[in-house]
Amino acid sequence: MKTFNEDTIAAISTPAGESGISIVRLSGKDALNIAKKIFKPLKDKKLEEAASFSTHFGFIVDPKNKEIIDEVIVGVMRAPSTYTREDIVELNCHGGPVPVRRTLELLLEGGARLAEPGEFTKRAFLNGRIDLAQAEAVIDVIKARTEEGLKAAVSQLKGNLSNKIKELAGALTGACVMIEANIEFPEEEIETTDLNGVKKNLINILKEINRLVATAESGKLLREGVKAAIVGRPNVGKSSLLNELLEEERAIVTHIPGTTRDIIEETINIEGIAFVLTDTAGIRASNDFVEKKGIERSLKSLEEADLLLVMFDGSTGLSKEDYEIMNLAAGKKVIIVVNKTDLKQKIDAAKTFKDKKAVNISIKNKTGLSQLKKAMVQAVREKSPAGRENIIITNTRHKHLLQKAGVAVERAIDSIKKGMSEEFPAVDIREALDHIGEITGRVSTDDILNKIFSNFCIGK
Ligand SMILES: Nc1nc2c(ncn2[C@@H]2O[C@H](COP(=O)(O)OP(=O)(O)OP(=O)(O)O)[C@@H](O)[C@H]2O)c(=O)[nH]1
Ligand SMILES: [Mg+2]
Repeated sequence: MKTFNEDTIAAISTPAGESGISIVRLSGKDALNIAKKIFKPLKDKKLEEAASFSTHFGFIVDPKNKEIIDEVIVGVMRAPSTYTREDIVELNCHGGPVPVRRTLELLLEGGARLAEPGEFTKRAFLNGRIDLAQAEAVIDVIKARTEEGLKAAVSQLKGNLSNKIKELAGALTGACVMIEANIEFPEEEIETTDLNGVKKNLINILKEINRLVATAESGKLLREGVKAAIVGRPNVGKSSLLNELLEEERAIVTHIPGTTRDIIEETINIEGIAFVLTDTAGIRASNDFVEKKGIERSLKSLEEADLLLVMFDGSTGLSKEDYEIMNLAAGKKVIIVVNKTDLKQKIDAAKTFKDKKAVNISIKNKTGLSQLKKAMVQAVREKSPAGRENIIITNTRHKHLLQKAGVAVERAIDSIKKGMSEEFPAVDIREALDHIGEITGRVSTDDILNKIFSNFCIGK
């Protein structure tokens, strides 16, 4: 089988430090030959004759002085049914830094080259086992911190996004063929209804592209976590809420307004979604120097948040400050949290802010908290018109390319509407195809590949 790489690469594929085992990995056409130079099997079996997916017990021996470095199990996987589609040898060493480093050094002396970050996965891509979107999913699987993030990454790794992209590319190619036939055989007089048909198809393609782009917002949140800031005037119970959600006395709670000064940030997992919660200083006009600094930080946190939990004290009625905070929150995703419902109530926030989601809670009596959590999850999920295939765009690169493709398709539709010469929509559709092709790597440059794979760890 033709592969793009002449050299054989080696790397330590497990994290540094002490562990039960550590894996040194080799990939390339000389993997078996290089491993053979330093591996002495217990039984006199030849490594180069080993069957694919077989394991072999023995020793790593320094060929220069016959010193035994480690006792190992060696796994042999033969091309093309491997991660990289090349021959792969995995040396399972004891997980100490010294045997692993020595083993790697011997492999390098034996003719292997140290792998670059992500180079094993890059080879899987270059050798055609996976496309670029799937390669990018590998790193998302590794870096996933929540179940939902993992689910999205695994779906992409399985090729669900790639299939969708191929479907779109197929439809665009179809439209292009129709238009170009018109250019090449004008005398055949393809009827205007045909161009109308192409226009309709393009409108559907554009809808689908826009729907995918719309999933990117929640996709980013799934991948990176939702920044949720608890904001409100002093003493409404913000720190109490943080502690309650964390199930830990993390922040200081007192009856004195202006207790919290610094931002406290903690991550919680609700239904598989990571929420990065910040407890902030109560927002009010203050002359206290330190408190003012704290409030500045609250405002910054408010601005940067994906989701705001705007808290009110139900027992005191809405003050001027409460309204000011609602103004600051304008344009943001907001959940109104009315606290202290165990006391006599003076406000009905749900009525006052009709268009906003409101939840009544009492931290003291522990009521309303599950409704609040549900509302937080919904606030993220409702942004996710993921469609029946449940494809979510989690990668900003993909989002930008889809947006560019959308603009080009829009231009093509416009040209047809205006009855412009067929060359114009044809060029636009080709441009859209190029953008879409970059997602799966059908169209790619070294620059793009280097940027993507440099985010990986060495050995993957
Ligand atoms: N009755 C009642 N009191 C509550 C409730 N939640 C919090 N409190 C009390 O309200 C006071 C203020 O609580 P905190 O959590 O410190 O309020 P905060 O919003 O963080 O206040 P600052 O840090 O000053 O901005 C404390 O005395 C809490 O015990 C509740 O549900 N019911
Ligand atoms: Mg506080």
